[in-house]
Amino acid sequence: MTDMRVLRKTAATNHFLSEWVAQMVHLTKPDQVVWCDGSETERQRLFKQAVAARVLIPLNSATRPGCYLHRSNPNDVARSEDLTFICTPNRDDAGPTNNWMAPDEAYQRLRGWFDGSMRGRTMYVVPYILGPIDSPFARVGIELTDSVYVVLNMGIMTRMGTVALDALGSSDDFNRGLHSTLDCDPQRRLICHFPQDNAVWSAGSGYGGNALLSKKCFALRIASWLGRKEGWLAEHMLILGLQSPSGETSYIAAAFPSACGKTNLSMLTPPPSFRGWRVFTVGDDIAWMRVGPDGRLWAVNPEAGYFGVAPGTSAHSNPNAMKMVERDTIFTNVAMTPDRDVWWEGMGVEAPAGIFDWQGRPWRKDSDQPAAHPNSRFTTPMHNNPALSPRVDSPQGVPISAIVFGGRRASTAPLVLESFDWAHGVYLGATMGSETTAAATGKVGIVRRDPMAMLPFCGYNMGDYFAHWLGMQSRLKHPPKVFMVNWFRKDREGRFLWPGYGENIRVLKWIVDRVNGRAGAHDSAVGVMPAEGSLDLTGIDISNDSLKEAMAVKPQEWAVELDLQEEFFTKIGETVPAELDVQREALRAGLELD
Ligand code: SAT
Ligand code: MN
Repeated sequence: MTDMRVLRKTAATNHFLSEWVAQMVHLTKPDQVVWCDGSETERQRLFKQAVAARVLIPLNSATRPGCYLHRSNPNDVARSEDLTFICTPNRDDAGPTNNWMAPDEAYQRLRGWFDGSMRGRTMYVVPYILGPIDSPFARVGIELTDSVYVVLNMGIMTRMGTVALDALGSSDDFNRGLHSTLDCDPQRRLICHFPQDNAVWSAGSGYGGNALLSKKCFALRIASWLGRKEGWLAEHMLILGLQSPSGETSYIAAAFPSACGKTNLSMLTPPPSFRGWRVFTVGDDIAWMRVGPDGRLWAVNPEAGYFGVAPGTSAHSNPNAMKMVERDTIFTNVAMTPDRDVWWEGMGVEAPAGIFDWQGRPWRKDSDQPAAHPNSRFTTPMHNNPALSPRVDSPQGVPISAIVFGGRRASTAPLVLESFDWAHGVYLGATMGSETTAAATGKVGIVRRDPMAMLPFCGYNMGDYFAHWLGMQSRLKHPPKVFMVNWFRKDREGRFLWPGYGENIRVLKWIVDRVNGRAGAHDSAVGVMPAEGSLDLTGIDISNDSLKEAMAVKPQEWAVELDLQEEFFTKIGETVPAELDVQREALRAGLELD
């Protein structure tokens, strides 16, 4: 059932779009083509169809109104990094940290798979805007997909529908995304990016970042490429506003690898001893940042919803998230209770009897398998978030006062430190390391280098990316201060030294105080550290020893760390700017390691 009205309008106004869609229809041969308009009627119709097709299970309409559960194929539960490729004509442009395939080869292989792949299926044309409507930051993407689950998620994650066609007008500047789940076989799964064509072709997966092409594919991999070309930054960062009791709000952008608590931090609820403080969410995953006419760095969240990790989300870790997933949310791979509510590990409530695990199998508390998949997710509209920033739709974005890089490190990295200057800040970001999480397929708990949390998301050569970051300094008359944090340091018994969650606001406050010249600090060999008493610890339950340990800079640990950093830079090769080696050797000298 092609919606002829929308089709006619688009064909009349944008022949680039209608021609491309016609070509892709010719290739994939769907039974029908549906142009999505983003309306409420359409949303309801698609939910109904998805339920009828058993793609979604409607949840209890009294306790979870407007909510659905999706169970993905068990072979398709996370991003597939080893099947994700950057397809640039020149291999060096992708660099050694990306999988690379020649564009001709990638197109040829995928064309073979896509040929007739939508026979018997519907092709949905999903137009969307990344960034606030009418914002100079905004970009249009069109995703063609045969997955109704993808369409419904895109409707939450982006500003989707006619609004995007209007924004596009007659321009050919849009991301061309082609997606087909095929038969969901890992042997026929590839996620290929063609930055020079502003295109993404994704086959064989229906999950998250593999299939919602607006997210990691366009808003990070392709956008980072565009950002380098055009002088801006597309980053794996949350954006939050921290409001003090006096009403002053400062904006922070912070990079953490997937599943390290970005969503929690972006909508943090302050502890009772921080009365009058508030955190407002601008974004929880991705930031697009440009230099404003005032020489400051300005940021928007390109997305309109959250694709957050469910396990561990509780009234303690993230009360705002618990509120926002009460309605209009699509859950993926969580457990279901007998009365069709949701449950996951770390939800803060006992698992009720008779629940079903993420694959729909009866599950008992003594099972050695989790009920919810560790990478199970909620997709929820940002307007559900009680802590949503009133400036989230602001076309100019928000001015960034501080950039924070955070890893998940059991040792070495202190709770917080400030960089000596911009170049040292870029170095801190470039050398970030983190223990791996469930968001990517692979082992949990092994430290891997994850520069700026962009290792899986940078669409070009990592060394060139570092150079682009260093080069931003000349464009920034008032650069944000740069910090590094680590909430995850452990003591010898393996217990976390810092309580984390809402208490992290103490570190954010110190950061903002530093920006405003209000907090004391002293230089250490690896960065600027809080002066004694400058971190607000009123009402927190932490011993002096634990705090000291959380802050400790241990030369023996750093000796190992600096060697590993050097090894990583050597792997990236000669594109790594010499400036970053200079930074490392200065640290080595400061630590008197040689
Ligand atoms: O890439 S996903 O959107 O599937 C989630 C993540 O890795 O952060
Ligand atoms: Mn992410």
